[in-house]
Amino acid sequence: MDVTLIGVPLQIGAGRLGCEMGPSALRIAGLAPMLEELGHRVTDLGNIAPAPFKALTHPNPAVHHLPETVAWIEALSEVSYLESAAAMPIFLGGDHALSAGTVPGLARRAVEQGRPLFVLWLDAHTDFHTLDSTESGNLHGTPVAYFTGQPGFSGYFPDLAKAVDPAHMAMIGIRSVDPAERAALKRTEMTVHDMRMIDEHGVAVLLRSFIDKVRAANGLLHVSFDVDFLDPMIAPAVGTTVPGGATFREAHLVMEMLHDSGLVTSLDLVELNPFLDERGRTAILMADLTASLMGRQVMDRPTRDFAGST
Ligand code: 6HN
Ligand code: MN
Ligand code: MN
Ligand code: MN
Repeated sequence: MDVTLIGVPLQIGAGRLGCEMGPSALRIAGLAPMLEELGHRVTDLGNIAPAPFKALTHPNPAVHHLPETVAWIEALSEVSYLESAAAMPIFLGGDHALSAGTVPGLARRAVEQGRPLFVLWLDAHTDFHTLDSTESGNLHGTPVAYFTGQPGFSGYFPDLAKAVDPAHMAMIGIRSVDPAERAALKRTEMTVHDMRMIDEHGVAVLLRSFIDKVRAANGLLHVSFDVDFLDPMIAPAVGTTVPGGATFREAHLVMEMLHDSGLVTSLDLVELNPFLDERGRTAILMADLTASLMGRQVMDRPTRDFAGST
């Protein structure tokens, strides 16, 4: 497969600085050679830069770095639209505000291809705040509300060519939801699998039903992978740790099943903060998990079962 790596040194969407070093850490962890070893043709575009800033303020006084974030969204939505034409883009974050740019560009591409865009959100958080409801003002908490077309972004974030249908999304790993997010999510058809769902049913059951849905609709599948989906014991390099996250094996299984599905067309790797890492272990784990998503297996599997019952 042709794979394009795109560095996004964005950090002002998070509450702590450091995510701008994320793309470097993922490169140093050996992501490109790992993918090449699996037979992929990898092109690294280097890091992208934001569009020019325009002065912009929002009545919610908590909101910070709005002009910079908008400038990043503008640049990213163009890059994700262009780079998804012929190859699989992997966005090396950078904080999760970057998905407010990548996903709208991919949604525009999906319209052109006449296929629906589905999004798998792997995160401790739902990132479903609007500019009005965010209390931290950290805009990495807003991308899902924005790209699913919730009200309150118009005149601030760029207008969407096409909103993602919340019914085309699943969130897995959730364990920290603010009251305003909870209330807003209830009004949508979003599938939100919290950690208790994983504990009770196992992650494979949850993921398989989403994969089946994507396949039945002939959808494109974007995966947005926040480091804090993982348990902080195995992935300390993130500013928003929440205990009780996905284990090493659960995360690998998710990636292996996604690979076997053959449906994933783009990927965000977000929220890695190398300043908080321990000798690169989180960066290496993120690279390893990406390798699993791209086909690394312990043993060859006899058949790829597209019916989803592997
Ligand atoms: N992330 N809900 C919290 C906030 O500040 O709005 C946390 C957001 C975390 C953002 O997961 O990318
Ligand atoms: Mn997130
Ligand atoms: Mn998160
Ligand atoms: Mn909040």
